[in-house]
Amino acid sequence: MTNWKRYTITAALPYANGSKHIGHLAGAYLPADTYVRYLRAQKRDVVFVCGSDEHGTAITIQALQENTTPRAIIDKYHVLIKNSFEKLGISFDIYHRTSEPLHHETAQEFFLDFYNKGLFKEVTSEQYFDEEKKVFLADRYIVGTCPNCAYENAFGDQCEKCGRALSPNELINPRSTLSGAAPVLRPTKHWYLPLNEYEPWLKEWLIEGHAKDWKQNVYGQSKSWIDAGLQPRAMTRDGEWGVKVPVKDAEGKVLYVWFDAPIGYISATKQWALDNNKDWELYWKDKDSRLVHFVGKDNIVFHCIIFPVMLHMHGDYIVPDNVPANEFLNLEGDKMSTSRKWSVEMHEYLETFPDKVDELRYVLTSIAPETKDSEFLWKDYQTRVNSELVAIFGNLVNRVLVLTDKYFEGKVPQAGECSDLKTYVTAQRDKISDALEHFKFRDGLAEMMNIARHGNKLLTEKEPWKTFKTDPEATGIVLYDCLQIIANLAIVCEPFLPFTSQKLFAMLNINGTKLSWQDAGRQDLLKPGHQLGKASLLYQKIEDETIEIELQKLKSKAVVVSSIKQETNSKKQITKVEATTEAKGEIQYDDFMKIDLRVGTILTAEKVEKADKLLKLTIDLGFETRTVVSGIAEFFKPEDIIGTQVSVVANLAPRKLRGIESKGMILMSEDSEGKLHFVSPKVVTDNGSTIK
Ligand code: B3M
Ligand code: ZN
Repeated sequence: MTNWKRYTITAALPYANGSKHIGHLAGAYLPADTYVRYLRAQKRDVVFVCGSDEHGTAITIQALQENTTPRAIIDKYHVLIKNSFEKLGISFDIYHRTSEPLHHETAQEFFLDFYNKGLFKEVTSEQYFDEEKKVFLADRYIVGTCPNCAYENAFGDQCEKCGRALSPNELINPRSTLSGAAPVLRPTKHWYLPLNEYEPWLKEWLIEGHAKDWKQNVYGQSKSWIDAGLQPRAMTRDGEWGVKVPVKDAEGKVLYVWFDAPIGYISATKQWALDNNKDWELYWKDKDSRLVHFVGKDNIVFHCIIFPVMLHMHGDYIVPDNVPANEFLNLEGDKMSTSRKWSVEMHEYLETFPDKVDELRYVLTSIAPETKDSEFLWKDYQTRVNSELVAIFGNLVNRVLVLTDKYFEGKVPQAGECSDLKTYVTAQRDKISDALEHFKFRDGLAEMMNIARHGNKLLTEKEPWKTFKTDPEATGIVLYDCLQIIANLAIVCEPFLPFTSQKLFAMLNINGTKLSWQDAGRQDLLKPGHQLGKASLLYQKIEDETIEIELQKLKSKAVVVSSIKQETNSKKQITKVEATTEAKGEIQYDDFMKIDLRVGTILTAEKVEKADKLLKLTIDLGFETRTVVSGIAEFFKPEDIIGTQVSVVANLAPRKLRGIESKGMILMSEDSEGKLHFVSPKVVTDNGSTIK
């Protein structure tokens, strides 16, 4: 079914006991946001919910270990994570908290519904209790000797040495990781969800019903769980921190975190509905609403089996139509991990690159672990930004706007008679739609970039800067088409690159909110004569040095942690930042002031015949246009640099190079590999501006 009336989109509720890294972002939040933005662009009815998962044994134990309270921990990280998401453009309609009373009520209502219908199994069993810390111990917090391989520090749920799955009572000499004391067994009663009774339903709904439309990794994992046979699972825990079990005889018991957390999606929707005068029930109970959960692969079983069973048991609710879970994103050759400090945390990235959000979104979508684990490498990040975003997307926009400004005073020129742009862009739009409908974000992004490539090709073929003198109308036609391409890009790049889209609409001086996805494909988004806005640089090149610094940071962060993996991590091939070469001798202020340094824009560029290294450029210096011959041909293609702003030594005595008089010199920086880079102002600056 594709005619859904509305969409309920959820992204896994992050545990608020630590910051989250870019692997989490790539796994769930970014694809969810891209999908939601795409739906909104189509003016579909959608609610996008998320929030902090604030309960669970992990948080209780962490508080014990850090000598603080769960509340102090969650208050801190809730804010940190929420702010990071906002800055990354993740456009939740609400970012709720599972510590809110509304959530507690909602989770308790679910529990009571099952309880009153007699669906739970009540089981009393013996569980380990730490008498010193006065807590029941979750399996992970008990260590002892493995009965299989005699390793002395095996966990209560698994031996890390031989890999065997364990239960705590199999351990020889069990010890509490909290106090070191030997735990004692105590009887305790819990309420179990009889998952086994729902196997027939799961077979029909999931195994038969979603064999075709779910991602292979998700379907395969779920199916093997069901095939292996399901066991009743305890939905309550002993403890103080969490949602209280709302029945008599349940003193000192709370709901299992995986019982209450997914219900957090519902309570978040309720709060959003209250705030926005909506009916939350439509989003959870109407069969025409499409429920989609975005999660990482470690959450598959909870979203594909346990929560759907709960929704089904309740009876009134819809179940997820899809769970497009991603695999993991590794980092520089190793598993990403916040605790081992081998990670790029979202807030860290934002601190270093506050204005490079779309760059991160772009790279993470390009390498998204959609079908298998993938890898984030800083060098690859640099390459993708520089040779794709800067060289293809940014370059197209910059060249077209600069040329339109130059030749047509920043007004949209007249259209040509016939061009097949409409057909092409419409087809591209539909390819992107198709990819996004099937959660193939990488493919969608690639098709979006192909539109920008198409624009560049048009420019390269038609060379509007050459035709202007003889045939200005031809120049206008090419620029008209390219401007329409940019306007179309502003629409279709929005789900992926929302900040870029906003900038484009501002540069084009049109109101993007009036346009919808269906407008993409139009060849008249900008009318002839329409005055464009001010151009600004979309992306900046990322220098090698920047990348070296990030690699260094990662290395020094990881060194702090003592873990077995540390050795492997620090052996990573991370080169040191090279020391710069010796400084030159001192000069006087007056010496410096003799140089007339100006900002200029490259208007034309062509190779100098029989000179491999030289390019002949014309540069708009504001007060005049100059010819400059520059030895940069090895590093730049002429068509790629048109429109680039550069720094020029404007009062250098003219020199003849290969018979061409060169008036001035362009400033370049040379990196340790001898590559040249333009020294350009950070924001587009008037030509002729002095540099001091
Ligand atoms: N908090 C686990 C996680 O952050 C968990 C997700 C809950 S989604 C309802 O991986
Ligand atoms: Zn073992």
